[in-house]
Amino acid sequence: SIPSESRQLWQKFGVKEFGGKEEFQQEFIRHVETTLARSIYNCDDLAAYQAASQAIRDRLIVAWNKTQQKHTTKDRKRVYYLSLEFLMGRAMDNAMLNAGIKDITKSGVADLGFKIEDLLEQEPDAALGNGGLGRLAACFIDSIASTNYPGWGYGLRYQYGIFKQRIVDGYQVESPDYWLTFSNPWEIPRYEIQIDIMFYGYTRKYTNDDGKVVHVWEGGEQVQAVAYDVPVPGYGTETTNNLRLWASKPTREFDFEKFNAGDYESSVRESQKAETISAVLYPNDNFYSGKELRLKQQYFWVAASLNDIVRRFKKTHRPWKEFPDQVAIQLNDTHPTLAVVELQRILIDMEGVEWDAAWNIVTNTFGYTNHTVLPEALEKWPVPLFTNLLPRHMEIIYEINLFFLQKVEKMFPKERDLLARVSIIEESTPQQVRMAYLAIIGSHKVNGVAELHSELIKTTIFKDFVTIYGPDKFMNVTNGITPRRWLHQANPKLSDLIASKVGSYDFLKDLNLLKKIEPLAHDPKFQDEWVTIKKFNKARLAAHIKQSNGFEVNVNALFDVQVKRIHEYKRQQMNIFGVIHRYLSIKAMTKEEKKEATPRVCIFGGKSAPGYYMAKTIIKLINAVSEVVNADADVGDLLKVVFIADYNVSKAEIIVPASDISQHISTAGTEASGTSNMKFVLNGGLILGTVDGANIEITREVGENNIFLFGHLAESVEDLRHKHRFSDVPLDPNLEKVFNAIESGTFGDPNIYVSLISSVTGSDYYLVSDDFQSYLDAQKLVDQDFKNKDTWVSRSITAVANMGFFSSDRAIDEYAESIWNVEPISME
Ligand code: TH1
Repeated sequence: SIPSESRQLWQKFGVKEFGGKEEFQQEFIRHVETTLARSIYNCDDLAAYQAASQAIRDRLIVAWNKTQQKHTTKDRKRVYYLSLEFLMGRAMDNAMLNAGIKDITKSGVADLGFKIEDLLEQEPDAALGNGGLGRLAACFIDSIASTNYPGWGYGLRYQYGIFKQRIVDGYQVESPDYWLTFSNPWEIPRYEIQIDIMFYGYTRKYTNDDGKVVHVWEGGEQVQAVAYDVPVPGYGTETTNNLRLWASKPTREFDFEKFNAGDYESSVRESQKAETISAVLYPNDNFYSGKELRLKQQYFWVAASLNDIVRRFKKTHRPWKEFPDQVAIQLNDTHPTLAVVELQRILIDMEGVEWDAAWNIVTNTFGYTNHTVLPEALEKWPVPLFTNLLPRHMEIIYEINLFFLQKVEKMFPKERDLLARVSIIEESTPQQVRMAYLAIIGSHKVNGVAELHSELIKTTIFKDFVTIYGPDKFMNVTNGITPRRWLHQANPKLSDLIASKVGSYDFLKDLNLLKKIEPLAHDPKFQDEWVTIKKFNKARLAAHIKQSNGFEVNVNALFDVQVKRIHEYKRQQMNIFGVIHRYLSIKAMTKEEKKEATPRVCIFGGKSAPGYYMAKTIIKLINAVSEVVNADADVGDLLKVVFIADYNVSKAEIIVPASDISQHISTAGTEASGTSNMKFVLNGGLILGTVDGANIEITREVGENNIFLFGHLAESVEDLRHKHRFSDVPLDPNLEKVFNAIESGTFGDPNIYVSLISSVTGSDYYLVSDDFQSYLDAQKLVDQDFKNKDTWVSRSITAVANMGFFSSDRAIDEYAESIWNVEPISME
C-alpha cells in the first residue's frame, strides 16, 4: 500500500549501519555538534562517551528495526521473559563487542584524541537489580539474542537502581542511585505506547442480553504505563532483541474533578504520586517484605506487559486457543505471578472466553522459575491488602483455588490435610495469598536453577504438588552466564590467549570449544602466559584497591575473594571468623613458621539490605578486622583484609578475573545456584565452597581435584539444626578462640558483635560452628597447594577448559526446547 515513489525514497535515504572507522567518526562528530550542541573545544570524556554511545545506539536501532520487522513477518512463537530485575551493568562495551565494531570505535576515538577505556568509565551502571536473580535475567537476554530466539524482556524502568554503598566508620551507608542524570542513550522512549493501569475500585457483575454473567472492575485510580525500549544486540548475529521497561506517569484525565473544584495544587500533587510506582527498586535479595507499593509495582508492570503481548497477538487475528502457540511467558521467580491472573481476567472479562478454555490457554502459556527455598523469601500477600488493591484479581484467585482444590479432593479424597496444605490461601490471620502456589498452578512447567535445588523443591517446599501433578511438571535448568561479558569483556587478555590456541573466538558462541585448551594444561609456555595474565589482572585489582581503600596489597599473595550480597546464609561471617583465626595463628608464629606461610589478601564486597541488622553487623566486623590486621606490623604481607565498597557489575568485571580462590560457602541446601561461582572459575580462579547449588555441577565438570569442597551435606542440615535446638552442642574450639578475641575487644567495641556471636552460640541456624573445622582444614589445603605453582596453574587451566556447560546460551537452549517450544529465527 506504500506508493513506489515513496518506497524508492525510503530505500535511497534509509539509514545504513556504519561499517568503517571513518563513518563512525563522522557520526561521532555529528552527535557532538548536533545532539550535544558542543564542539571540538568543549568535548570532554563525558561528552565523547555520549557522542560515541549515540553513534553506536543509532547502529543498534537499525539492527533492532530489521530484527523486529523480520520477527513480525515470520510470525512465529515468541518468548517473553518477565523479570522485576535486570542487572545490566554498563552497555557500551557490550554493544561494541556484540555489534562487532569494537576495533573501529576504539581506533576511531583514539584518532580524535580519546582513550576508549576513559569513555567506558563515564557510563553509570544500569543497576536495576539486587544480585544473582537480576544478573541472570541480564545474561539470559544476552543469550536469547545471541542464539537468535525471538524474545523480549519486560521489566520496570526504575529511576533509582540499587543504592550506592559507602563505608563510614566501618558501617554501610546507603545513598540513592539516580542513574539517569545525564540521560540514558541506551533507551528509546516510546511515548506513543501508553497503557492505562487501574488500582483499587470495586467489582460488580450483571447478566448481559445473551444471558451471560459479565464481571466488571471499575471506579479505581488510573495511572499510565509508558514504554522505554532498550535494544539487546546478540553477539555475532544481526539479531537485536528488545528489553521493554515500563515507567509510570499520571494519566491526563484523572485530576479533572479536583481541578474544577478549584483545588489545582492538590490535583497536581495527586498525579505526581503515580510517578512513584516505578521510582525505586526494592533493595532486598532473598527476602520478602509485604509492602503495598511493591504489589503495585508488580501489577503495574505485569498489566502493562500483558496488554502489550495481547495487543501484538490480536494483530495476527488468530483464535484465542492458538495463543500458547504464539506466546511463551517465563516468570522469573514469583514476582510476576499476577500475570497468570491478569491473563485469565483479560480472557474471561474482556474477551468473553469461557473459564475452562481460558485457563487452558493460561497454563499452557506460563512457565515458572523458582530461585530460592528460603522461607523468608517466599512471597505471601495479605488478603485484605490484596482485595483492596486488586478486587477483581482476588475474586479470580478464589475461583482458581476452588477449581484446583476440587480437583485435588477428587484425586485424593482421603487426604484431609492436603487441601489446607496446597490451598493458594493460607488460613492465617490475616489470610495470605501464597504466590508460589499460584505460580505452580498457573504454569505448565516449574523449574529450579541447579540440580540440587531442583531436587530440593520437589522434596520440600513443593512436595505436595509433585504428588498432585506428577514429577514431569518439575524440572531443572541449571543457570549459566554469558561468556561475552564474563570472559571476553572482563578478561580480554585471557580471551585473546584462548583464541590464539583455539584458532578463533568461536568459543564465545560455543563455550564447549574451551575443551581444546585442556591438553595445554601442562605446557610450560602456555602456563607462563596464563600466569602472566592472572598477575596482570591481580595488579589491575590492586590498583583499584589502592585507589579506593588507600593501601597496597602484594600481587604475589593469594587473592581470596568473597563478593556477593551479604546474607547470613551465604556465611560471610564464617569467612571473617576464619580470617580472625588466621590472624591469631600468624600472631603466634615463629619467624621460621612465618617464612613458610602463604601470604593472603582476603577481599570482601557486597551490599546488605538497608534494614538487615545482622548483615550490617557482618560488614562492620569485616571493616574492624581490616583496620586492625592491616595496621599490625607483626603480620606484614602475610595477611591483608579488604572490603571493597559498592560492589556492582562493573566492579565484578575487575574483581572476578583477579581471584586465585573465591568463596561460595553457603550452608548446604540454601544457595539455589549461585552464578558468580561460574564467573570465577571461567576466569581461572579455583573455588573454595560447600556442596551446594551449582558448586556441585561445577565439581562434576571440572573434576573434584580442581575445587576445594568442605562442610556438611544438605541431607544432614535438618538433623544438625534439630540438635542445636534440643541439646547442648559444644562450640567449635577454634571458633571459641575467635569469639574470645572479639569479646576481649581486639577489634574494637565488642558490644557491637553480641548478637552476631550469639546467633552462632545459640541455635546456629546456618551451622557456622558445625562447618568451621572443615572450613579451616580446606583453607589449610588451599595454603599448601598454592605453593605448588605448577600444579596450581594446571588445575586452573583444566578447570577453565571444562566450563563450557555454564554458558547461558546452553541454559537458554534448554528453556527453549523443553519449556518455551520456540525456535531460532535466522537473520540471513
Ligand atoms: C538468587 C539465588 O539466591 C541464587 O542462588 C541464584 O543463583 C540466583 O537467584 C539466580 O537464579 C535469588 N535472588 C533473589 C532475589 C529476590 C528473591 C528471591 C531470590 S533468589 C528478590
